[in-house]
Amino acid sequence: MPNWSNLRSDFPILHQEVNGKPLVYLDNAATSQKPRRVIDALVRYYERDNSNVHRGLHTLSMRATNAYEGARTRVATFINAADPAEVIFTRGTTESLNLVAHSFAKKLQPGDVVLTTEMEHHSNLVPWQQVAKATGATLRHVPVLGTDAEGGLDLAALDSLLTPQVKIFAFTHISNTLGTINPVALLCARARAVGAVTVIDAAQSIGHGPFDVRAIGADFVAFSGHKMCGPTGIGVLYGRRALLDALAPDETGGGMVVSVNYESASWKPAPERFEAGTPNVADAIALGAACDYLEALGRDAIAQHDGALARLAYDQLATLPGIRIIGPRGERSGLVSFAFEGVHAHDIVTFADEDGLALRGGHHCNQPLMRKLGLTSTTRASFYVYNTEQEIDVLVASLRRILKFFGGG
Ligand code: C6P
Repeated sequence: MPNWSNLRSDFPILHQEVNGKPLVYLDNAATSQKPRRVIDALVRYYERDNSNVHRGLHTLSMRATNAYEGARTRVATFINAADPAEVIFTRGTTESLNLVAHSFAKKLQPGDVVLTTEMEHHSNLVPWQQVAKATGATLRHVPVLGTDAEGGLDLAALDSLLTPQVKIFAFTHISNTLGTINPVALLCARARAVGAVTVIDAAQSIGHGPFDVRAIGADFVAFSGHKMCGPTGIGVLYGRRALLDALAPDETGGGMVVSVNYESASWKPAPERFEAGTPNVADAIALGAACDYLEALGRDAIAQHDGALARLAYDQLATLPGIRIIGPRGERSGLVSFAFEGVHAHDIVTFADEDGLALRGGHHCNQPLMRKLGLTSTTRASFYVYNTEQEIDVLVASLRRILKFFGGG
């Protein structure tokens, strides 16, 4: 087990005051902080190795290429992909989901169904809406159960929704708004039984616990580096090799072609086929360092730590007058989302900032779900490896102060 409180010294940003109070960073679902090891990997690359990749025969270019491809292999082991070529570097989850949606769009036709769920982030909803509009395919959603979505996905509804017409089943592993952990292996098995391709949005899960693409049986998986101790601007689309080889690229240009004449071009296999232009070399290398960091902590240990903090926060928040906590009451991921009648989430976040707290308030890119729950916004506290039980005390004390100010509590 890592020593969770010593580990805070790995994160330089945490050692500061905000508004005269120690920073309590509880906005990890939006983006995580970066350990020294990841920052050093970026600096080292720019100070020693910076060069373009796959193009040069000089020493720096070869070093950069080796480090970039080494990062691909590192990410492949992190998710237990069968082959590094199944790892495509993108800008993040959003770009990964768009890549697969737009590439698949060329294969869909009227009568086909794309299935998502009612708890999808806009990134795993809007691209599919666009694809459905462009192809005439139908978009359907697995419902969430309960007035506070506490019942998770309606798995019984899969019996009628997962028909042979479903070509793609796209779902999130962990809801960024509810903290629900979906049974991804089961969903993949159910989809496979009707011949549907699965697309997992792993933005909120990949850095928070074990993730084995082969054990889960996933076809495509999208995630972002910046939510897992890595830099912004880098993410991954994992795709099963056979599926990637059958997909047309969405973006074309240099680096992804075998041969070009004035009229036409032919494509390299994956991953190059999907990485047109100069890639984000430095951030890919630093993402590899983030994988090392998380693996050294232990993926199971991280899941236990974050889940325990979220359950503790849930229990303490539940004592606040007038609070409505959404999402599951038992097992949940490392976040808690809540609302108070008559106090807007933006006010809570602004007032909590006076106490050094970083929270997020809003619809969390989940507008349809919010509407379904009769909410416009929630306040969200989200935890990661460096957060402590004492920080939950600070959160609860701050909320008590804010509620008093607004005439509640
Ligand atoms: N959620 C949050 O505060 P990008 O922005 O591409 O790195 O990730 C998009 C995304 C996709 N799916 C899920 C489940 C997500 O949570 C996110 C990002 C942030 O909750 C920003 S809205």
